[in-house]
Amino acid sequence: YRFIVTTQLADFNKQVHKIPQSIHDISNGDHILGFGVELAEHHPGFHDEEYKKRRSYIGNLAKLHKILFSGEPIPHVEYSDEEIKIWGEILGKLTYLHPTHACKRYLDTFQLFNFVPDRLPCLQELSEVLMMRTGWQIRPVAGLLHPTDFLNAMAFRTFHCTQYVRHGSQPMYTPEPDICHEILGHIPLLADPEFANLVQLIGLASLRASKQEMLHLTKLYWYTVEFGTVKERDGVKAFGAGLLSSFGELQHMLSGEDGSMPIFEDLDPFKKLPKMDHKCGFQKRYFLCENFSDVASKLTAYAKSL
Ligand code: NLE
Ligand code: FE2
Repeated sequence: YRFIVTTQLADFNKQVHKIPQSIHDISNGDHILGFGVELAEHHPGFHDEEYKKRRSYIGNLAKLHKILFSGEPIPHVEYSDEEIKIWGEILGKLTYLHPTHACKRYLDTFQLFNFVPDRLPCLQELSEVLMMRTGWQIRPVAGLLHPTDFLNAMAFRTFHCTQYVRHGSQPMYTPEPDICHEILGHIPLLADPEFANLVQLIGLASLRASKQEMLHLTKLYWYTVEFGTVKERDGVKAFGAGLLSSFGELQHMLSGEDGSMPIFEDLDPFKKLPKMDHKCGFQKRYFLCENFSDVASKLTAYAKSL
């Protein structure tokens, strides 16, 4: 009898989506999607066994990490010369493109970090800077996290970051997150108080969202925090991290040099948003906003409607 009751109870608990009460209720290792160690055939690292081994080593460090309970710092990764070279190349090219392609608020917060090409920063020190500036913290993760866990964690001002470096054959663009994307795309703006609040808003709205609402929130996240653009006096600028960390996509955004000029559209959070595409190259469409307070009021209006 006891067995039947416990089994039924376990099934019941599985069906009910528990609303996380704190970051401790969100796993950083149970729901890793796509990519991971099983790289798909079109991934630049698919045929590189050494690369796959290195990723799974770094990914496992994240899986074992339980900092949030024990107060242990994020594990330190000793990056190889080759990994540092990739970071240095990306940083160098982006430092050249950002002044004309990145939004002003990003350029301001970027200054806080003093990134240099011959040293790949460690997540622990960046987490400490964020904590002091805006109360955000970083949690390491082995790969692309399920959107429910990823967005829910943002409600508790926690940003999941990968720690491995992209494959060296394509530094200008990677289809998935890597540490260069996290540091050069996300971290600077998470040190901006207004932007940091706006990211948390999406997280808060996600806590009680239905499946369908969750998909829409994931798209809102995708078209703002990852690929958002903003109107500035001298033209369109990027604030989305997927743009800011990819010198290939930044060039594509403004010049369409690869032969496919993207479309720009005003963001309306109540309209159906296009399907997200993170495996097939540059975005074909970007959403344009007036400024961060415009993004925040649009997201707030949508969140209130849930
Ligand atoms: N395409 C970006 C880059 O190359 O840095 C990463 C996007 C992750 C969603
Ligand atoms: Fe990202």
